[in-house]
This record gives sequence, C-alpha cells and structure tokens, in this order.
Amino acid sequence: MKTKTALLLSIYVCLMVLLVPSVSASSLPSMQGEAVPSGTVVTGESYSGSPATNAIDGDLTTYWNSGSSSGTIQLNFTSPTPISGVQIAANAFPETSEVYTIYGLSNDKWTRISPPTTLSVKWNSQYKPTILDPISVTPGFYSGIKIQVNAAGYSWVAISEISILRANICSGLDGEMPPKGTTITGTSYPGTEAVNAIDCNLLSYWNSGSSNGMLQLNFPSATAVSSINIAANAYPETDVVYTIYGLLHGSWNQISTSTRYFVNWSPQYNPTLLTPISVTPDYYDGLRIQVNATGTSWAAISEITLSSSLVTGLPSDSKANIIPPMSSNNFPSGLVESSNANLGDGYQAFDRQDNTQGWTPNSVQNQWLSYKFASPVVLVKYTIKPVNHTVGPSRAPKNWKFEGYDGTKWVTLDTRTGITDWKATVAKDFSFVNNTAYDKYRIFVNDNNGDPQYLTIGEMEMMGFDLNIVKNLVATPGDHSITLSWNPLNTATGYNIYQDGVKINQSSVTTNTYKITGLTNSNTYHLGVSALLLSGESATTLVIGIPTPSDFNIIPKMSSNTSPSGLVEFSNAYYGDGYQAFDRQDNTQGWTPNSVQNQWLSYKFSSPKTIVRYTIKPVNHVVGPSRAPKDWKLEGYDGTKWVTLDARTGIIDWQATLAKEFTFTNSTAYDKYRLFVNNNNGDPQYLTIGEMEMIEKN
Ligand SMILES: [Ca+2]
Ligand SMILES: [Ca+2]
Ligand SMILES: [Ca+2]
Ligand SMILES: [Ca+2]
Repeated sequence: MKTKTALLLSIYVCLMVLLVPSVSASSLPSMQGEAVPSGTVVTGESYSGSPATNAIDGDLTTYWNSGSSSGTIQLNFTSPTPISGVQIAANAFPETSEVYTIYGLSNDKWTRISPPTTLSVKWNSQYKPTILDPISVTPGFYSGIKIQVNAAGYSWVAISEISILRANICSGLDGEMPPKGTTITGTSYPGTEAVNAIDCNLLSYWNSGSSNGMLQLNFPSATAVSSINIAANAYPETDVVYTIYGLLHGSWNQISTSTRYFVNWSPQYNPTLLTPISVTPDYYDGLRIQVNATGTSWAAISEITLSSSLVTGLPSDSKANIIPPMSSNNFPSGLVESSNANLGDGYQAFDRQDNTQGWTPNSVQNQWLSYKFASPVVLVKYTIKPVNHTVGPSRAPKNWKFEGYDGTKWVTLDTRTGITDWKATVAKDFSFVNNTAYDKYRIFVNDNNGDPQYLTIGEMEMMGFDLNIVKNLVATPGDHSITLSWNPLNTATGYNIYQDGVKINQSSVTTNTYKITGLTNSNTYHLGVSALLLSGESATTLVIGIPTPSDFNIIPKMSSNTSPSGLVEFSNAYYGDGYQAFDRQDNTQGWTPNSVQNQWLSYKFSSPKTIVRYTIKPVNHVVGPSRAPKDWKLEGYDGTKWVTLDARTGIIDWQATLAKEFTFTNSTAYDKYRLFVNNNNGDPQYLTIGEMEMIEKN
C-alpha cells in the first residue's frame, strides 16, 4: 500500500512540476488569511524534496509532505502574534478526509486551541490544492502554532500553504476589540476622551471628569457579546461599581448586575484588569457602561474589549442554504434586488432551478445582486453555479466582492479574483470568516469569464445562520458523563449535539436536554448544540464540560473570602485568611486563628446543600500535623442556631498535605456549615487548616 502510494505520489509530484503554471509568490488570492510573519521558522518531519519551508513560501504549487498519513508542522514566530484562525491549502492523493488540530504556544506552553476539525481534501486534475475552510482558534497572542494532521486513508499528509487570520485583540486584555466602525461617546475631562477606551492601548484612558460617568458604544451592526473585559484605573484607589446596558431592537436595557471592583492606582497608569463582567448573551447594537466610583476618585476606563460565546466553533459542512426557494423577488420571504435584470430576474438565481435561466443583467461588468433576509443573519459561506448551458461558464463571474450592508454602507467580507474553470450547473464554494450579523448581503461582480454579452448567475446559495440559536446552554458534570440542557427554541424542529466538533446524535434530538455518556473524567470536552430550523441548521452554541463524579468538593476554589462565590467566615484570622483553607493550594498557608482552642471556620453556599462528608488537610510544613485539629464538631446553621452534625475527638496521626475524610449521616440542606475546633494536635502557638472540602449527598 505504502509503495503504491509513494509511486503515485512521485508521479503526482512530477505532474505538478511539469503542468502547474507558476503562481506569484506574493499574492494568494484564493486564501483569506495573511502570510505568516516574516522571520517565522517552520519545522516538520518531511519526505525528501518536500520540506516544511514549502508550506510558507507563498507558492500554492509547492508543498510540505510529512511522508506518512499523519504529521505535525510547527511554526515559531519572532514575536507573539494575535491569531483567531488558520487557513490551510492542502492536497491529497487519493482524496481523503483529514483531521486538523491546532496547538498554540503561549508562555512557553503548548495548548490545544482548536477542536479536532475534520475537513475533506480533494484531488484536483489541474493539480491545485484544496483551500480548506478556515479553522477557528481561541483568539490569543501565540509565539508559535503547531498543526497536527491525521489522514483517514493512506494518503500522505501534504500542506501547500498556511495562512493566518489575525485576531482583533489587544495584548494584556482578553476578548476582542469592538468591531471596526464602532463609535464611542461619553462626557470627558479634556485630554482623556472616550475614544481612549477603545484604542488598544492600556495606558491611555477615558476620564469622565467626575466620580460618575457613562461610555456609550454604537456598533456598525449587531455584535455578539456575552461578557465585557475592562481595564480601569482610579486615583485615589477605590471601589467602583460598573453596570452594563445593551441596545436591542431600539431600546436600552440593563444586561449585567451592578458589579463592584476595587480599582488600584498605578503611577505608571498600569490599569487594573477587572474580572470579566457577564452580560445576557445576545447580539447588541450598542452598549452603555455606567461607572460609579466611591469617594473623590474620577470614573476612568483604560480599555474595553468584548467576549462572546455565541459565534464560534461552526461545525464545518453542516450549514444549509438559508435563502428559501424564491418564486418571485419577495416570495416566500426576504427581498431580492439587483443593479438591473435584463434577461433573467434576480430571484432566478435563488429559485433552485438548474435551467438555462438565471439572473442576467444588461452588462458584464460592475453588476450586483443582493438578498435581504427578514432578520439579521451571520453568513460564513456562499456558492455560485453557472446556468445549464454551454455558455454558462463564460458568463459566470470571474472577479467579485461579497459584501454585507451595515445600514449605511457595504462592508467587503470576501474578495475573489481570477476565478475561472467553471462548469455548467457545478457550484463553487466560497468560505470566509465573519462574526457579524447583517440583514442584507450582495455579490458585486466586476467582470465575467469572457462572454461578450452576458453575465449570468444560475444559482447562488448563502450559508450561515440566523440568530435563532440555542441559548443558556449549561453543561452539568456527572461521573463519566455530561448532561447538556438549554432553553427550548420554538422555531426549532430539533437539535444536533456536537462533541469536539463532531455530531454525536443519530437522529434529531427533540427535547431540550441531552446526556453524553462514556466520557473520561477530568478531561475537557468542547460541547455544542445547534437548532434545526426550517431554513437549515443554526450556529452551534458552545460550552465546555469536564466530567466529574458527583462525589466531589462543592466549595469552589476560593480566591478571597467572597470570590468566586459563597462566603467564608471565621472566629478570627491571625495569619492565613479563612479562604486559604478553600484555595486548593497545598502550601505552607492555611487558615490560622490566634488561638489553638475554640476557634471556628465556616462556609456559606449560595443555596442550601446537604453535606454528608468533609475532608481536612494539614499545611505543607513539618509543623502541619501538630497544628491540625484534634477535637471538633461540624455544624450546620438552621437560620437560628448551629446544629451539630458530626463530632470527633482524639484525631491524631496527621501527615502534611494528606487529607483525612469524615462521613456522617445528614438529610437536611443547610446553606452554612462550620468547623468548630476545640483543640489542636499539640503545637503551642497555632491551629492551622491547610485545606477543607465538603461533599454533598449523592
Ligand atoms: Ca507552498
Ligand atoms: Ca486605552
Ligand atoms: Ca436558477
Ligand atoms: Ca490552602
């Protein structure tokens, strides 16, 4: 098998060298990304004569070949580079499906930044590589990327060219910058204008000129937002309350809780990076950020970025055409418009008929055809098909732009030049990266393929999704399982479930919950749910799930006595704050009160829990065991008094960082539990609890 492949491949290499016309190294018109930064070092095990450097030489006709049906190619950049996606031109003989997984290098650590993505790599008789759909990655600054490829068949892994899609992000702050064209306003102190809050410079800032202020952002088109990242400063340092409002269908509504943060002052103007503020996930036309500082500090924001969990991880090849079969320019829905229609009306490019008719304007140059959806949609792909006639290919477009209308002007989303080799009634696919919803899209054709009289588009499809997406998707962990639940969508006929980008349901899911079993505990899974609509499949809403036995500590990893949730209280803390018994750190610190007798530590959950088990662990120090508790009670608070649930005496033989577990019988849910320690294990100075866990009844 291998020998045969090698032989076929060497024939293929010869054919490529002999037959493929050379392509200019500087331009790769068919790829959307940009070339990798200059100075990039590329490495990867390769077959003789097809080194890794061929994958970044700007030439679609040269390629890297791993020499087997799997391979990894690694790019190291000269400096951290903002990346949101990777587009690959690949070839395979024979054609096969290949799984691509992308890893990113950040802070000297490689992590997976894309789900394993299955793409089909074609064999082309003109020896051209397949330009694959772009693979989205977690937007970030990466010092390098690794692309791991596994071919399903016995084809060798070969990459002709790699291009990268730049992320719209700022160093030091998570999330993406507001979209290009966003306007920002807000009363400001001279020299510290509102625009400073979206200039991608963490040291420049907007200052309202008083302790209260508001910034308003207006987006060029509906923009997906699920949380807001703010870099702020305050002088003097103080508590600041932030409240977010969103503009939806013309009205402003509060979309976050009012959140209080302590904001520092830095003489170098280094801002405080706030924990992201969650908002109701949706597509907003604008945002208002209300800032209320305490005391004499002025309201100031250094930078704002947006995060969205809404539009990522589109499963490839799952998107249907979302334009219905049109029988006139406005029936059954939407509106078809065109520069003009001489021989065939505009809707005939959307009637799903492969006949000799299509949209045909009266000129072969600078003509446009648009479709307006009933509500905004996010398109990521379109197809074009020549009519069923021998002149179809010469009348098909050659150079064009695909555009979205933002309400004021047309925004170019995709540009194609020199597209030839059309065949009658055979569609070509064009994918592009877009996270923005527009209600109107158009193709603006600059030129056709040579027919002197007519430009004709037989059929055109638009793929993407309308905003009928699954909302409030929650992943509840279980033992070797995850249960997904979401809000029912009344426009959906069913749902599809995705695990790491692969559909896992056999038939359409008709309830709004789904249990995935057979998973590995503690592994991270990227899970998604899409809605099946009359117009096709919606975008996939994603969530991360980590299967965990129900038998686990339900106190979150605490970073303060109140964060991320609940409340830690204690009789007192001499050194080592109360939360340090719940911070999941096995260091020398823990909760340490100022006496070895009659001290207590409590944790209050946000809702009542039925605890039946707890663990206690000494700190990571030789004195840990002697400072550990010896006699104690575990109590639950019933709203009036403490109820003893478990009492222990004479518990000795502790070892540093080794937990002891205690089980008791309880069927009452309390929201607050405490450990009341009567005595320690002999250390004359300190009682210390390194870590404590609480486990619920199954
Ligand atoms: Ca190349
Ligand atoms: Ca700034
Ligand atoms: Ca047609
Ligand atoms: Ca600790």
